[in-house]
Amino acid sequence: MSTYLFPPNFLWGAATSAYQIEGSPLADGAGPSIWHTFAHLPGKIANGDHGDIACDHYRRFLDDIALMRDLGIRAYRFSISWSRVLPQGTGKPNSAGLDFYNRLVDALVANNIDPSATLYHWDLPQALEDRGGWANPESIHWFTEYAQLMYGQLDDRIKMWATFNEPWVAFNEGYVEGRHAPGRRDWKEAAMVSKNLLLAHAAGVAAYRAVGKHRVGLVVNLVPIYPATESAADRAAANRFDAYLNRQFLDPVLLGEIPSELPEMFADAWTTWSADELRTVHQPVDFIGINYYLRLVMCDDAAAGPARARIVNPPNRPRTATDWEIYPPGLRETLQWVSERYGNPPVYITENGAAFDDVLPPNGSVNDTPRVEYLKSHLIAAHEAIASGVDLRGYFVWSLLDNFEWQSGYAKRFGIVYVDFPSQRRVVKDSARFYADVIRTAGAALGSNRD
Ligand code: IFM
Repeated sequence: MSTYLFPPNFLWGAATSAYQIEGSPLADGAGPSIWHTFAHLPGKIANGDHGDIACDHYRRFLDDIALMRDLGIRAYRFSISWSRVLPQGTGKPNSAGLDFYNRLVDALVANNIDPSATLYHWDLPQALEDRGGWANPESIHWFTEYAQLMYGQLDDRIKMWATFNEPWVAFNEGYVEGRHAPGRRDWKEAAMVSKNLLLAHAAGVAAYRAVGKHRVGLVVNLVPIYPATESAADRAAANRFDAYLNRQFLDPVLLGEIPSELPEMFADAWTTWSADELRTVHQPVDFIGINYYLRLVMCDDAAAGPARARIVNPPNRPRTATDWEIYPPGLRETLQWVSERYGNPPVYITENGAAFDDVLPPNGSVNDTPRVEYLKSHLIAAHEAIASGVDLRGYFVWSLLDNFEWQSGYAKRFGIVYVDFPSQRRVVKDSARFYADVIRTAGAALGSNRD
């Protein structure tokens, strides 16, 4: 028997994003983002929810930082609202917006919590959307200007930057499925967006190399895809979807290659890449952030979208409130896959967690045993990955707070801290106490393995 001990400098964190928690999206000179616009369109978000108040973190951030300090959380991954600091997306910065992030970072540092900033977590300034958004190649320059502004403001205190959070979701949900802002369904535009997001990431990294003193990386959502049967057709379908979801953004960045399946899948909508563009995108990053939640099992289906792959939910498997299959071995396998395919880069689990239907009792704690079990099993899988040689440097739980879960609004609770939205009261859940124990014991609270 040996205890699940993590390396001494393993980074234990919690994650959030701007539009999901801040509220006050137009306060103090901020401009609207595409999510502000989208959430206010009728019928787009469950229950008519929007981010106008969210967790009111814009005004309560000091309390939220105190909460993290009390739980022993060592790192906080947040995102910056581009239109708060540059209301028009480019041009004149909004000093009140910059001041907010400066005060946030100062307070984190004062509480011994490492700030980790993500530049883009899906909330493009509406002013830039009005100029063509990510489909416009100018977006690469807009993003560079914004990145340079923020590096100049915060790099003296921020040691870990991410250019983009889950570019695949921005591309797929925003431009293929239309469930996220800006809500379009245009395959040709989506192909342009995919490419421009990659080029903007690269420009953001290059800008960092010129002025930054610490580390910059990319955060991707990865979902291991398993074939529904061993048939050649199902295996090919699973492989196509793997190229579409997992390799579309990682292969260009880490290998300088476009997955060969993509041009065929995009067909007429495909946008060609020059050798120069590929070289630009293929430049070293300091880490890869991996967001892991679920696996997918897929079968071949000629009618099911460009990847011709359809989800088959295996029966009798545990699922979360977002109907995602709970599959902890997939985390270990995903980490090992990244390590093997891309030469064992430094990686962080930048998001992992689950929504469950938590109930707030009249007094006392929120009993969220399913989330405790979810976190425990995934942390054990992370430990197994480290034991097998993966260069895993840290773990950020998603999320610190219940928050605005995009098209599901406030109905899906991912927090380790419950937010009673009408009163904005925070109530620590059992999962937060469990996570605090794991941090305090460097993993020993997870128990022992059977070796
Ligand atoms: O809430 C999201 C987050 O914004 C990005 N990753 C997945 C989370 C849960 O859906």
